[in-house]
Amino acid sequence: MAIERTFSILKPDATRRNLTGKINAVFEDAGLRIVAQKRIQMSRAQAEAFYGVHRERGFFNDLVSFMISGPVVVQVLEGENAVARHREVMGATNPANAAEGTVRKMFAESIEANSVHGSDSPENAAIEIAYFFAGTEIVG
Ligand code: IDP
Ligand code: MG
Repeated sequence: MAIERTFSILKPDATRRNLTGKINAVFEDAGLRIVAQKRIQMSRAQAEAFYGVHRERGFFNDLVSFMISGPVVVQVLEGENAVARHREVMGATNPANAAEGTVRKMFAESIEANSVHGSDSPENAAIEIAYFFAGTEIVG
């Protein structure tokens, strides 16, 4: 299996509760390496564009408001099969369905405030990484 990169966000519910280190430890213990990371305040336009694929969903406006309700930590994670591995340790979107030991099971507050974002394919990972990081900011 090849070394891959994926895009990750620690969402405002996680930064608000000071969980950056605890969640990063889960990723690192899973064999994922944080090769880029920064704490940012997303603008509404940025959040709307990032979640553009969900524009028609009923929860879109609430989701955008939540994502700009506080700082987020955007990251690039690298490792074997990183996209799938990251999704595995994140757990199901709805924490009620998330497996024991996953980030969302341990930390998510709700289906919306579910602590983390992760790319769903290598193709989307490349698009999402380029949306937030210059190549020079990623140090593998
Ligand atoms: P994912 O984050 O597990 O990939 P997506 O379906 O891509 O899940 O949804 C993006 C984000 O939108 C979720 O992480 C969550 O924050 C929010 N979301 C998804 N479904 C719902 C819902 O039914 N109600 C409220 N928010 C939702
Ligand atoms: Mg998704």
